[in-house]
Amino acid sequence: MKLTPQQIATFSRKGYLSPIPVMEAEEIVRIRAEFDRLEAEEGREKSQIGLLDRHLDRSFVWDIARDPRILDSISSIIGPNILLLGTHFFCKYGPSHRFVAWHQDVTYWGLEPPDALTAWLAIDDSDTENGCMQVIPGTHTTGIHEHGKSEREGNLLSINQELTMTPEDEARAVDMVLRAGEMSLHHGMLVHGSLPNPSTRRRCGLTLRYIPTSVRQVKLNSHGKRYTAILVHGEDREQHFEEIASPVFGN
Ligand SMILES: O=C(O)CCC(=O)C(=O)O
Repeated sequence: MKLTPQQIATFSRKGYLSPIPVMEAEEIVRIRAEFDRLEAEEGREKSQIGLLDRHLDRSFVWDIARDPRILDSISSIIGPNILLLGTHFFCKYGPSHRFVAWHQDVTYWGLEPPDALTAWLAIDDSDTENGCMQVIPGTHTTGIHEHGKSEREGNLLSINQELTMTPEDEARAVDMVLRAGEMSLHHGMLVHGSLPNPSTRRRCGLTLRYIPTSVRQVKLNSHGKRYTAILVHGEDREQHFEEIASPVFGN
């Protein structure tokens, strides 16, 4: 759905919006069953943060990535010409000490300007008991900060990055409580992370990374790579990215 002017104003002030209803109950039940199959094939260890860009080989992920309800919200913020930069499941099994350290998404993505928007779609209910994502409102306006390495064991982030936040900042953190089928949106510079999942319930979310076609990649990303992208809305007049074809799935 298109966002209202009020929602857009809230997003630009706080750097996030949540919760936004997207899927009907039966749709997310079907999507969860697809994820369960993928998880069973890949195993739990890999499913934590090792399921990257599966829109390229799983039609259910590709269908979510170009779902008009999601893209309408995205286009309300970044405009009509939208590239999908990647998709990534974040799955925390409980009880476990694994967590996601405070970070800003775009720090190691090499984008200029660093305008990226993430939709975090809840595959499972995500709440304070199973380690939902947390954000620190307004931090998207304070620039990109130097990240260090986390000294705490259990950080799920790929290069163990961590932004040290003051206790005052941490006290301002907001929980992104979502029911399965709802999403939150966060700005690429917003500081966010998540605590361990002490419960026995899985907490799985699918992140969808979108950028306007006007953005360039001026440095390699943290994996030493240039991104490829897929046009999912509007047109790409700038052609800053190597665009790859939309995946095609048989029935
Ligand atoms: O799912 C989480 O706990 C963190 C997600 C995250 O870090 C991200 O969307 O970049």
